[in-house]
Amino acid sequence: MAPPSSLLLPLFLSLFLQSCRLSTSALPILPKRASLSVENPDDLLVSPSGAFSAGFFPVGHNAYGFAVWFSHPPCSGAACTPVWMANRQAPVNGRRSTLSLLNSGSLVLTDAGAEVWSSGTSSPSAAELRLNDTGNLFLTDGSGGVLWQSFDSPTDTLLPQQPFTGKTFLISARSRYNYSTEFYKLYFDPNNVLRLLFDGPSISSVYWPYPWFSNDQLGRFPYNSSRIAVLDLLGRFQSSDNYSFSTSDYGVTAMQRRMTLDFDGNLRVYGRELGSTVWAVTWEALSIPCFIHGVCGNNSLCSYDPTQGRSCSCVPGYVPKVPGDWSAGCVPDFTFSDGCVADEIRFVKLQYVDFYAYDYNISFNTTLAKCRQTCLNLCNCRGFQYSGSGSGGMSDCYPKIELLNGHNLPSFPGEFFIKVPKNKTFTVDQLVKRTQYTCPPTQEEKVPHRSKDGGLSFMLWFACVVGGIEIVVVFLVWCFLIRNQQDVTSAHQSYLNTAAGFKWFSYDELKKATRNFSKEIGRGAAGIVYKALLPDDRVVAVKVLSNATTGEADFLAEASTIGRVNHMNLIGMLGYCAEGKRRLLVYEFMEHGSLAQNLASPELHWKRRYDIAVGTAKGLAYLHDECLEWVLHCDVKPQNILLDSDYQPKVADFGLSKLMDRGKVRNSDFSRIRGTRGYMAPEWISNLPITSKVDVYSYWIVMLEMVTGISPMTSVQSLQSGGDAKQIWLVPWVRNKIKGPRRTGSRLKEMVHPELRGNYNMKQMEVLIEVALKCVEEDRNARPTMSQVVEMLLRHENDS
Ligand SMILES: *[C@@H]1O[C@H](CO)[C@@H](O)[C@H](O)[C@H]1NC(C)=O
Ligand SMILES: *[C@@H]1O[C@H](CO)[C@@H](O)[C@H](O)[C@H]1NC(C)=O
Ligand SMILES: *[C@@H]1O[C@H](CO)[C@@H](O)[C@H](O)[C@H]1NC(C)=O
Ligand SMILES: *[C@@H]1O[C@H](CO)[C@@H](O)[C@H](O)[C@H]1NC(C)=O
Ligand SMILES: *[C@@H]1O[C@H](CO)[C@@H](O)[C@H](O)[C@H]1NC(C)=O
Ligand SMILES: *[C@@H]1O[C@H](CO)[C@@H](O)[C@H](O)[C@H]1NC(C)=O
Ligand SMILES: *[C@@H]1O[C@H](CO)[C@@H](O)[C@H](O)[C@H]1NC(C)=O
Ligand SMILES: CC(=O)N[C@H]1CO[C@H](CO)[C@@H](O)[C@@H]1O
Repeated sequence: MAPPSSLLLPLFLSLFLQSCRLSTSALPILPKRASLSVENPDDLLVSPSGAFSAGFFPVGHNAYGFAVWFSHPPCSGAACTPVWMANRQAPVNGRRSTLSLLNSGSLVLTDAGAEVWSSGTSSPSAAELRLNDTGNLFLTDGSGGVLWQSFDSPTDTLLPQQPFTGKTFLISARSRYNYSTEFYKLYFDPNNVLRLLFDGPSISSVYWPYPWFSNDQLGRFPYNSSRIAVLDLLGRFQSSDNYSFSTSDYGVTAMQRRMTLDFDGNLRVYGRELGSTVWAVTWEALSIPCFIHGVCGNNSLCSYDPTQGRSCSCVPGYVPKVPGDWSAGCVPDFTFSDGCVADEIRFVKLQYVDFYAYDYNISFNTTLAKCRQTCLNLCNCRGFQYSGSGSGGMSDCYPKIELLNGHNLPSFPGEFFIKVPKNKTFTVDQLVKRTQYTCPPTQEEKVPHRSKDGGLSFMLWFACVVGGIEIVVVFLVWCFLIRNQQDVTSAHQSYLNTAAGFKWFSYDELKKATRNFSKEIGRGAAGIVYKALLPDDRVVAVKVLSNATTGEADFLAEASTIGRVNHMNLIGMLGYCAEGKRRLLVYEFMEHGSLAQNLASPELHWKRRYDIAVGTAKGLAYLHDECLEWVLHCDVKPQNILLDSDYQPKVADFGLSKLMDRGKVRNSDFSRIRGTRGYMAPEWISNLPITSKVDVYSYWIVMLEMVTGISPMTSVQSLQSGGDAKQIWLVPWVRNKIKGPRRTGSRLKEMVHPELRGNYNMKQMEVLIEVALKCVEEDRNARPTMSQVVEMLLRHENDS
């Protein structure tokens, strides 16, 4: 047994160290096995010059975040300006919370012993935590290597010299003093362009750069995929998409600066002279704050006045849904019998008012009377925008079925007509407020003088005059922008489909549209699909989910995930119905049905098959990488790849897939096995984590099936010539075929789908088979990602 003194020694030592720390207060380095406690306000890590400190930062009553803040000039508590926080979403208690550097090399934040946040690092040898004078908190391995750094995971602030990359984003805080994350996000979009996104609870949309401009017009350069931006020490910001600006204090070096995505959705650079405690705005992204989305809710209007700031008000005829909470929007203070009885309705004109998105049945170059009639006939039309070049009494007409992101700005020259009951009366006040701008201001007045972005503002003004060109970008449609950068008008066209948004249907409506569910066009595990004709003459597919046990909230969550995904190779969802126990989804209708139905069709000649391979890969790559949320399909099979009138593929049925947080993929909570036998990756059966590589596997099984005509559900035995009864499955069969010294044409020939009758492109076939074999590797890490697959296939798209 050890003598008592040796047991006590460590205790004394730690008490001694504790008291040392109390007296020296701030540490330059946090070594292994040391920790900072929330209970001691002097437990801080300080950068060499004292410019930054890291420690527990109060975020509410008895709530703390582990943060880095500016500490020169000295500040205390909430008066400091934090620049990074480990646990924005989960503040820790004011007692027994610590940040410790474990012996394993992992930095962990605990609340009464429970882990709240961790750096996820490990370093068996040395490790220490340091804070740089740049504001970077980093863990080194003692020999110069960086194990983890706060610069890699910014919160809402970017510091000078901190690289902003394709892997990082800024997310705004909830409010001035609530650091939990909100709806605004700065990121590099899939097109390599830096953007601001409003990612609200039910709708997302890009609001900066103004989505009605193309990259060309904005001078954004989308072809540099390095995706990096940095604010330098002099105050110049430069991004790899060629966007750049200088702050108004550019050139002064004795300045503290930070770029923050504020809780109001604007991106600003702040500066303060050394020694000053007051931050000044030295640049901001949007000079018209009402162009930030999600400011006022539904059916309300944002107005801006430089002296009073931003304010919201309901459109005439509507009242606040939750008084005091503008984000909840407004609801009608009236009811229509059905919204399209002409003698019940009148339209009230609102000047300088515009709403964003949810356009339906847009028509260009039309008369006011026709536009009015369109909105009158459309029962759920809530009003219409009538604006444009207006030559000879003709303008553009934008009927709206939802009134979102409304603004009332003197700079907007269009008119809005709102649909209200004929007998509804308004106080003069309600109407005058919207029309108080007597004449359109001059250009100078329109461009707020604070704007550093002269070119942009001019273009904005130009666009307003030339047509109030107002583009509908609903539900992440900006991803679509990739397609039509140069041409605003054609971009307009491609939005028409999605412009109607994501609609709620009643069960009776769908029952009628499907003629009492009479024409079945497909059937799957999730339910039966029927063909339907909507009252507006659109042909759609209605999927009736069988044993829909999900509650309404879950269902809506799932449906809105699907509704928000938008890509030309993914089936578009038009709406849903949730009534009682009934759950229905409304999709676009695909003329040629599924790939499964067409596998043996002579219509699927080689070029179409290759196009299907490319298109399907693009759709899946989009699901995996390009959407903000990471969506796995998990059930890729020929039945779930649908073909439109041009035989272009669209992936369907990603309703089964679960929305996954990029960070949480490893410990995913897939409890049930999803997928279809034959197409399922081996990790489903073994206990390995499920990643996007499961879709890569299934995708290639489908492709192999498409080019060989052999189903993975059956063995190839029947195809073996001779009486050889050996059973062999698709993948080993293909592997055997191409094994050997030479992959000769004749070997390939044996594998090609008989329906192709030898008409195929040898080079492309080789590529397909080659990539396929990589993709069906047992080891998921050996499989390429879906975007790599797209690249490989595109390289050979034009081979002949
Ligand atoms: C911050 O806002 C979130 C979301 O509204 C809320 O859950 C949390 O309690 C707030 N935190 C504080 C400290 O008020
Ligand atoms: C810390 O700062 C020094 C000089 O200021 C710099 O050389 C080093 O790269 C920085 N380290 C990290 C991880 O930021
Ligand atoms: C982007 O900037 C670089 C250098 O600043 C310039 O050479 C290039 O032409 C620019 N590209 C575009 C498309 O403007
Ligand atoms: C891409 O951007 C980086 C960083 O701004 C720059 O260094 C590089 O030259 C750019 N490449 C091209 C091809 O423009
Ligand atoms: C907008 O308001 C209507 C009521 O007028 C409501 O039914 C609808 O769900 C709201 N939409 C959004 C996106 O908030
Ligand atoms: C709009 O229509 C009028 C008459 O139909 C026609 O003269 C005019 O050229 C059209 N304008 C545009 C921009 O299409
Ligand atoms: C307006 O008309 C509707 C139906 O036509 C009726 O229900 C409502 O009571 C009327 N309101 C007023 C203020 O007359
Ligand atoms: C007036 C008008 O343009 N009506 C069209 C509305 O949209 C549907 C389909 O989306 C068309 O069929 C109508 O002709």
